Amino acid sequence: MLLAARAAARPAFRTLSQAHSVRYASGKSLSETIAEIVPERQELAKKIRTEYGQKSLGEIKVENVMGGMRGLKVMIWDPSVLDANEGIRFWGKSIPECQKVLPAAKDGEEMLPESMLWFLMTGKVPSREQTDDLIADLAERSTIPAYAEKIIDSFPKTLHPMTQFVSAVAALNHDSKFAKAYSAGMKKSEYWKTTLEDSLDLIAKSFTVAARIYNNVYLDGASKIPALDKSRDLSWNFANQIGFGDKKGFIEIIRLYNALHTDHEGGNVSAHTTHLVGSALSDPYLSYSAALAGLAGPLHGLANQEALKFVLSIKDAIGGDATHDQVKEQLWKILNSGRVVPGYGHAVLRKPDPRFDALRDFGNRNKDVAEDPVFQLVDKLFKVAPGVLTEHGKTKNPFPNVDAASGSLLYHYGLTQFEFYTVTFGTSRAIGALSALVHDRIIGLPIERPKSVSMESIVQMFK
Ligand code: CMX
Repeated sequence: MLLAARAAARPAFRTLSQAHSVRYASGKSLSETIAEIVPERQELAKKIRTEYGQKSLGEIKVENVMGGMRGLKVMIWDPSVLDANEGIRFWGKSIPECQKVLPAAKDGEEMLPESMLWFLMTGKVPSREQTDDLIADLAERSTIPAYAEKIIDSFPKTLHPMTQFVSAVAALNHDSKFAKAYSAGMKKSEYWKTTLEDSLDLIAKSFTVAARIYNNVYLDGASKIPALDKSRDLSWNFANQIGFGDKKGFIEIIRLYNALHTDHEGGNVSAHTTHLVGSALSDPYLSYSAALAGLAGPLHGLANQEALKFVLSIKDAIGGDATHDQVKEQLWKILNSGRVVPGYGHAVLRKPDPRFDALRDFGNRNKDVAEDPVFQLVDKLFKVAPGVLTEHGKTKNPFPNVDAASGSLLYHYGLTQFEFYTVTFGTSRAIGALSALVHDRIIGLPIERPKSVSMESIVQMFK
């Protein structure tokens, strides 16, 4: 193993964590690095509770309650903050800034989900060596137990891959370190440690689970899956296990895709679900399994499959070289039939999504993608749809979100099974949502329990 070779070269070398055997040649492990920031995070939480506890974050109007709680600031979420105009920032860094500083794979250029994971968990940009150590740590955790393999292999091929993913992730809680320690009487101050261990296990295993589902549903079944190469990163192994190991472009887009989709502050359905279910002290597997069920909704993660379906339907109807007017006509058809244009609009953003920009930029940087008629149609839609949606006059944000581009890139490299796209979103979102869950437990947030009102009570209050 690479790590072992590096360890031999560097004698001063520490143990990662009590619960896991991989060692970090670079010095402090992820767990030890998080432990260093725990006192300051707890101090900050204490200050906020005592000094600002009575300050108002805004007024709650009936329209917020009737309108999906849009705009209400009701949750702490430290790893990322979403600005309506600027888009997402991870611990204060924009996507282009992250792309500059977060280490890529040795054989690639795109920022790695592993380096994003380290960053989201700690707020500190990992060094090359720390990233390599985390890659090796996750590789050690990525094998799934035989009972889980059996469960996955028993699913009918016709069961939607997201339903399989939800079920498999929930079943992995059989080995939850958090649940075991909790029932053995773990102290509250220790919660974050086993939450971290479960989260790293889950993140690593989710890629292996996803690859197994893909093999069962679209290829020749699990017996043909190549063995994991534990010297490689999660995206490389995932690509290799689903038959794309020889496609460098695919491996790179999977790395970028997974790094970009990790986190989008706390209010979106999958992040909020992880936070809500986790607040009941359900273990990370149960919390994230619930989140995946939300990600499977067409207004959230499933939009990436819908967006590509829409692009391909335009291509089928009028060809890849459709004119702007023809694209407009297709857009009006979908709007006039009462449907939404998938991949457009956002509950918070009011400008094009910088995640869309990053994916579009990837396409434009890679000649074979830039010349693909499907990608060119995505680009055409980007030029035409905002005008049509503005004229339509309903959506508050006529610009593309990340889902407008992501499917076309996967499709370009030959991942043509749309129903699988949200699974790839799911391997990524685990990284952000579980980083935030670790932080929830560092600062000891209580069970989430807002107050509901009935429509009758609103009428009574204000009549
Ligand atoms: N096409 C047509 N109409 C749209 C629209 C779109 N892309 N986006 C919003 N609208 C409509 C809404 O349906 C709503 O209509 P009604 O008043 O008839 O219900 C109206 O415009 C106002 O909606 P909004 O306030 O602008 O948007 P919301 O915050 O309610 O919803 C979102 C946000 C993303 C669910 C919505 O824009 C949408 O359905 N987009 C298409 C699906 C999509 O791309 N989802 C992925 C989002 C990213 C992610 O979470 O992964």
